[in-house]
Amino acid sequence: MLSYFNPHHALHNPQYEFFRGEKVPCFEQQVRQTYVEEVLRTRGHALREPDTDASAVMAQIHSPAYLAFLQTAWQQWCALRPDNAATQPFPSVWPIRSLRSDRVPDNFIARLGLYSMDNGTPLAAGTWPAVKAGADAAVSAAQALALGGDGPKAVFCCTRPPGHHAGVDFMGGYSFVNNAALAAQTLRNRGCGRVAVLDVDFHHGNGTQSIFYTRSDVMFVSIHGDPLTEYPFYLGYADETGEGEGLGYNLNLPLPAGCSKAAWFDALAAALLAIGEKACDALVVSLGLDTFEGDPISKFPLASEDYLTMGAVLASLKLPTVLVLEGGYATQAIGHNAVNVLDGFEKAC
Ligand code: SP5
Ligand code: ZN
Repeated sequence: MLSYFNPHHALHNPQYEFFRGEKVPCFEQQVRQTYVEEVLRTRGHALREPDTDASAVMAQIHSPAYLAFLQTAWQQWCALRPDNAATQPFPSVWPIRSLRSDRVPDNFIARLGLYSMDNGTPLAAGTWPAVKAGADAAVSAAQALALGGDGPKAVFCCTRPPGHHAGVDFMGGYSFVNNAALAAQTLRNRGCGRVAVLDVDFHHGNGTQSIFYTRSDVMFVSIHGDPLTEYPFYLGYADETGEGEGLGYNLNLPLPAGCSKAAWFDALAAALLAIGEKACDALVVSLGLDTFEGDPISKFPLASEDYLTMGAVLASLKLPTVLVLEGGYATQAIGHNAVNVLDGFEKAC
């Protein structure tokens, strides 16, 4: 499968995050993308560097104030005091209910809280250039996809950091810019009447849902750990069905942590049925591999061979498809699991 990769992902290299109150090495590591690229190469898939500037599409999805903040956040942090360069900024205060989010504070950490949903999204010196190159890769992948006629029926975007937790004006869950939303918007810009985004990451794609919640031109469907017990906790319930124009174009299929494989594949069948009912012209898959049984922070039961099946089932929609890498923290397995989805998809075509 033709694959676009993020050539600058390694610039996003935070040293630690907080886990159970302690500093621990980041789960979202550089080797995640490296291993996926390695397996792509050994299994003969073509890898390309981005060939598009995503800026215009980013401006359609994210707010100007948030993008401006993200672009210079590290420089602002370092300007506060010289030794900040050796440490990472984390938010410590947020505009929760009753507090104002319409005023942008001068204080840097207060602004970081304004533009963050959690304190679990480490920011480092090279975060912006890495995130921007990932956005370029996502838009490039969506532009390379054939929409009828000759050309690739499916394209993979191999990138990190992930994107599906990032909303219009906030980062969170290791995500800064919503790559899947950029891919979907690019397909809309290219003339697709309706795009379906199917999110199979273990965690609910709250950012993607919120970006498209009032729109019927991009449908959002997600299979994920029940937010009652799983991150991101505050979104992802089955009763979130869309609003206004978007009513009926949002479908959440939460599953209990520890559910069976059969339950997961039943949910996938339900997701495909719903997408099939809405006359979609293209598909974007938010491909998280943290549904793997060996994932260190997730609780779904899929084994490596199940990803071949997943790919084949996704292909049965017979839609032009962009797959975008999201989570997946069992680093030794992420390459084989991701490429199994692509190989399963191609074999079924
Ligand atoms: C893109 C993506 O997969 N983001 C995930 C962000 C999850 N961040 C919160 C992690 C909390 C983990 N709690 C795990 C408890 C394990 N015993
Ligand atoms: Zn995830």
